[in-house]
Amino acid sequence: MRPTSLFACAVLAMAACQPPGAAPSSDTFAPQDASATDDPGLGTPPAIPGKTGATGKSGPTSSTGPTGPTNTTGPTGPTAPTSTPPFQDGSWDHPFIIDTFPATLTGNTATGGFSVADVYTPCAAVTSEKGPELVYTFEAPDNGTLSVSVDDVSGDQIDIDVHLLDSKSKDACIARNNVGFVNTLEGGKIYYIVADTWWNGSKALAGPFTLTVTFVATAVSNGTCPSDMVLVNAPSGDVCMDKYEAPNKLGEYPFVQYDFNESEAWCQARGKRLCYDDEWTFACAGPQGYKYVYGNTLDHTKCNTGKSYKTHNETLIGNWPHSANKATHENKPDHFANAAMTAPASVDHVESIYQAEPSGSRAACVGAAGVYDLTGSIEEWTRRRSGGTTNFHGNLKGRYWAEARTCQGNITVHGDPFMFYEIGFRCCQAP
Ligand SMILES: [Ca+2]
Ligand SMILES: [Ca+2]
Repeated sequence: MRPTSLFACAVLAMAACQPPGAAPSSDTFAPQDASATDDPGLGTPPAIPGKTGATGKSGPTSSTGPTGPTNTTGPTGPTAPTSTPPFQDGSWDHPFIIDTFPATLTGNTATGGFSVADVYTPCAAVTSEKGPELVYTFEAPDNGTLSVSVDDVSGDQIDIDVHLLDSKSKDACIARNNVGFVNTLEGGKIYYIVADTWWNGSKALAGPFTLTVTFVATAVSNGTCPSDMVLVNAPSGDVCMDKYEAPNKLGEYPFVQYDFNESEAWCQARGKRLCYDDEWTFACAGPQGYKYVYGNTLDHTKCNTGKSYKTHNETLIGNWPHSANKATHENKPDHFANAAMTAPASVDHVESIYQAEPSGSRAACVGAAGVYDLTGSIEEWTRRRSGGTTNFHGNLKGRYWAEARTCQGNITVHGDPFMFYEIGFRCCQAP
């Protein structure tokens, strides 16, 4: 978190740093101030003088400010300036400062607003906010996400809209809404939130309001991955890779029959993507460049490879409905059951020749980075780093249970809509 020293409020002056709510209005200008015998409890009055602007047009009355007397009484004048906070009244010149998050800001545009802005562009060029507004400002503590909501009670004849500006201008609007908004912020930058009163065509629906403002810093990548993924320091860059073939669950059987695009969609539904072929190769070969995850000598006991081939029927396999290859399936039984609703014979056939084992069954079938079942088990869709060609974006890696191919092997002859009884995938994402 960046320090917020820019707007740090001295403890002494917290009252002045607090958004209005109990914002003093005219009653704070009561005459007794002038005759005050002692200042202690009135430590904050220094802010009051500036409050003169709060009443806008009624400036004259505030100019009668009883401020002079109290200030001059202080023989210790010299010390005062060091703890005097920026004057804040919610005007454009003196916005209220938000220095901590979350913040609950209460205000009342009927009694303490300023009518300067009426339209905010480019957010809402045709919505009139002709009523009075209150302005808040803050420095974004970090890169992150700001959420602002305003209490909006239907039918109460009060309508306060909220606006986010990235500079102090009604033409610098980057977000607005009648009940709230969420927007990403740039750390260290100054922003403005304006609570403005909607004009319904004949009158301003001014009144009290409460803003709830929260800020959540963007998680900073520290090279770590979710618990079901591992970090692979691929030459093309660090990447998080699923430990297991999709659905990436220890003990679950891997999917098959998903085509390239369906595989990508499944990953994307989880905030991930298909792994690139070079990432997959590195996860398998490791820094030593092995042919297999366990070394250079083929050993069918280590991974699920070398099983007897079972005759497949391409027609039955092709009858499998693509519509069953949903991004929502969490496991193979769900996936197969979905397909069986329209193509039971196809599912029966695929099931009869399926020889994958539950993910993670082979303890030795793991690469240096900790990714399991790369070579063998099911063959895996990856995305070609080269980009591929129209309808050919995939590179099938690792072959399957009835063969053994090296980490470096590539199969690029199959197009994106190709699905097969021994082809699945795994997902990757940025750390
Ligand atoms: Ca306004
Ligand atoms: Ca595999």
